[in-house]
Amino acid sequence: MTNNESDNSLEWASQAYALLKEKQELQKQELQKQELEKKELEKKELEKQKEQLKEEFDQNDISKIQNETESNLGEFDEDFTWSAMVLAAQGKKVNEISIDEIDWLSKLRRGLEETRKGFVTELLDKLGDDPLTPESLDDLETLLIRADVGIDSTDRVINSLRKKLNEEVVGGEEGIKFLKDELRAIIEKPIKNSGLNVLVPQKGKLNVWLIVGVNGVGKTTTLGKLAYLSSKSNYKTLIAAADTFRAAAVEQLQVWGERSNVDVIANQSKNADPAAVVFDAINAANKRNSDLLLVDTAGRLQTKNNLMDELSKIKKIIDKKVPNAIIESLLVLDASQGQNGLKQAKSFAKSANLSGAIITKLDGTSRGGVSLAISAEVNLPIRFIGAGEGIKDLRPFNSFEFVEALLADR
Ligand SMILES: Nc1nc2c(ncn2[C@@H]2O[C@H](COP(=O)(O)OP(=O)(O)O)[C@@H](O)[C@H]2O)c(=O)[nH]1
Ligand SMILES: [Mg+2]
Repeated sequence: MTNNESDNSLEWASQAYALLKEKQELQKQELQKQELEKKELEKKELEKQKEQLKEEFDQNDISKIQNETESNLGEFDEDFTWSAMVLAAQGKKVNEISIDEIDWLSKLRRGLEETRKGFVTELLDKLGDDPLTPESLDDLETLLIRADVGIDSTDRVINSLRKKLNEEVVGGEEGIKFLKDELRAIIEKPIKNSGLNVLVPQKGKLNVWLIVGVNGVGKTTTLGKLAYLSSKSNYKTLIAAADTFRAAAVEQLQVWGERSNVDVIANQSKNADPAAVVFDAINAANKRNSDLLLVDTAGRLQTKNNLMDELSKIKKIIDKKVPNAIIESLLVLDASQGQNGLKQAKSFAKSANLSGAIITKLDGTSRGGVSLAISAEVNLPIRFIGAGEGIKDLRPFNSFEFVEALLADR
């Protein structure tokens, strides 16, 4: 290579280098641009999802919550008379009855209609006015099982009816009365065992009610209704949004909080530690001298250990911070899930140290009978029942009313 040639190629090389460098720079810029655009798109997508979630939530939940709070006296119809009679049968005086009570009983009776259809109506048809026979007991057995009452409770009822039948003639109406007493005894047993007829916050202490259960059974809704019930009954109430798993859970709770005039303690950051939320909520509850702290929890499947771990972590925090707090772990069960709900109850009862159950969605399911199986087979006192999506559609459990509604004739 001559000097000249070498100079030329050096120049060529440096030109090439400069060109390549420029190209690389451009490529880099292009990549950066693409990266930016991608990020921008992702951001937009996220915003869109957030909007959608909010919309979904707004449409579903807010409209459901908003059809309350003033009750009106309805017609003097069958619902009214039946409800009034159920109240009278419990010793209520005429001047003690409220529209809310009548409303609720009508709702409960209507709600249990589907359960009744596959059960009582058929039973009454089969029994007629004639005395009970061993065959009608067989029919009753099938019907009770079909109504998700559970094998144990069904056996118990049938055996005592059979015994009675061996001793005397039992007329149709008397048979129904006997059946009601038996069913009531089954539901009452765990309530009596607990030594507490109705669950109310104890005054002078902090009561913490953990609302637990699998996804979608109605925990958050139930908690909202409980907040309403409790604040209306003049308990100083606070809500802890410890379901930090579901995106819209906090907003959903805040809507309920507003409706019931109860503050919600929450941590907006994604995947916040539920126990930390409870920690903050207890501090707030102590500062405000609250009577009741309602804790919403996440509902990932009970088979996953971390849910149980989370619950015990929450309990530890409560024990440590307020050793004399009264903790209730209330399992929420969706009646429409029938035997599946019973399974959930059994598995939660094993590991979550439950103190009671709340049955939801008794409106419009044919499986309300599962409440009996929960009492008989899981030995859990039923504390509240829900029959609708409105803020007033939850009441303390009353076994008399429940069995009357379950077996309301016609
Ligand atoms: N019909 C009816 N729907 C209910 C009742 N309780 C809750 N729901 C509905 O069940 C769905 C799930 O409720 P949610 O409280 O979000 O369940 P969570 O996942 O356990 O917190 C919502 O659409 C509620 O409106 C009830 O008593 N009756
Ligand atoms: Mg929830």
